Order: sequence, then structure tokens, then C-alpha cells
Amino acid sequence: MRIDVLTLFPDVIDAWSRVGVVGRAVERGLLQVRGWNPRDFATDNYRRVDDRPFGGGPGMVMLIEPLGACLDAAQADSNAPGHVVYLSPQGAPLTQARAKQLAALPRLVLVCGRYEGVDERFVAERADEELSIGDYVLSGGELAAAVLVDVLGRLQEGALNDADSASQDSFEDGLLDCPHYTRSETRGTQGVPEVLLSGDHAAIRRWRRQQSLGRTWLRRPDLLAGRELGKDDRKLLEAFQADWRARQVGPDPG
Ligand code: 9D3
Repeated sequence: MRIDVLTLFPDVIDAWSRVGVVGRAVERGLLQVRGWNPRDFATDNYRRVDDRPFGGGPGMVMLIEPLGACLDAAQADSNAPGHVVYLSPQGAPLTQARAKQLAALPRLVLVCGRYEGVDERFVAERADEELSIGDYVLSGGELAAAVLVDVLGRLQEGALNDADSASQDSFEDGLLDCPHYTRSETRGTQGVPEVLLSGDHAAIRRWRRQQSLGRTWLRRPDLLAGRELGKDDRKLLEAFQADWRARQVGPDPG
């Protein structure tokens, strides 16, 4: 997969594409990441990329021409124009399900806004999709693009080693992960759930599944709301809930 990123700060994207699992995917040739700076396509003497908005008000808006010329250049650099994603707080929330679809595309162009965002005519004419990474305020689209590069990079076939297999991911089956423990020089096995020391692999698998279900119920009930649990999962969760309620004095999550 190739990802081109239009940004006033290409160094951010460049740095991210060298680190960890994504860096390895790039080294293995599974992923190509390239930054493009709209400022390099500004035509005036000051290399302006922003201007005041029509209608007045505070803040600046990214100009359509440098962005458009930058996108033209990025798209002309290969045979396919690529799916163009504008990252913005107004976009549809990014989900693992959407990420899996995007990860299967051969080419993606990400557009990062700065200031108040980009001229809406650019979005209307050139973007295929608008995505947000969550309900909080960033100062620009670069971190969102880095998030997307990370999410898509690790989904590339061959990017993950067996140890971090994507099928074990939280969200892969729509549940949170179970707790993890490892040998500690100072703490030994103290505070480690008994079952994990038992060597009973079926019991360990059941316990982990139960913890995933239970934590999702406690911390992210929204993830359970729209779904029907199988009989085994329902029993595991009911046992978790009974145990949890027996320990509680306060109100109940429901
Ligand atoms: C203070 C500016 N805000 C005025 C009400 C609007 C605003 C403009 C630009 C808020 C944030 C941004 C920059 N954000 C992004 O480019 C962005 C983003 C985000 O802020 N949150 C979640 N996902 C994304 S994707 C791109």
C-alpha cells in the first residue's frame, strides 16, 4: 500500500513511518509513505498557504490553490489517483471496521488541515471521504494522519509477527483486552490470578474471555449494546457480573 500525505509538516509523518511495527512494514516494502508540502506549491512571493475567511471571523483557512496543485502533483506521481481522505473534526469517526476496508486499497492520499481547516470547495471537489479520529480537539490533521498510517500499516499482510497477531486485537472481536501479567523481579506471582499459574490452558482461555467480556461490560457498555452474545459468552459474563455485584456496595452499571 502507498500512502501520500499532504501536510505543512511532512517531518511528523516521516518520523512516524520509521518507528515500530509501521517502520518494519516500510522496511519490508509492504507500505510506502510519502509527505507532500502544499507550501512547495504556493506561487506567490511569500509562499502563502492560508488566508482570511470570507464572511470574516477569527482564524485563517488553507487556500485552495496550493493544496490543489499539491494534490495534482501527488496524484500524478503514480498511475492511480488514490482514495482521497480529508482528516477533520467534522469527519465520520474512524473505526477498526473502516480501517480494514481502507487497508485493502492500493493507494491513499491523506490531506491534513491546519488553522481552521481547508477551503470547503477543495473538500467538495477533491476529497472522497472525511474522517475524524475522535471527539477531542487537535491543532491540526498531522497526528490524525499518523494515527491512520499506524492503523493501516499494521494491518498490511506480513506487517505483524505471530506474537502481535491482529486476530488477537481488542476490537477485532469488538471486546476489550483481558489483563496481562508477567514475571516480576520484585513481585513474583503475588497479585497474579491463580488460574494463570495453574497450567490449565482451557481454564486460562475461559478466564481471559471472561475478563474481556467483563471489562467491556464495565468500561465500554456501548460495545456490547448492539450485539447478541453466544451461549458460552453469556454464561461467562453472567458469572463475572454475579461476582462483581457480590463485591459491590455502590450503584450498578446495568
Ligand atoms: C479551534 C478551532 N475550532 C473552532 C471551533 C475548529 C477546529 C479546527 C481545526 C478544531 C480542530 C482543528 C484541527 N483538527 C484536525 O485537523 C483534526 C481532528 C481533530 O481535531 N479531532 C479529531 N480528529 C481530527 S482529524 C483532523
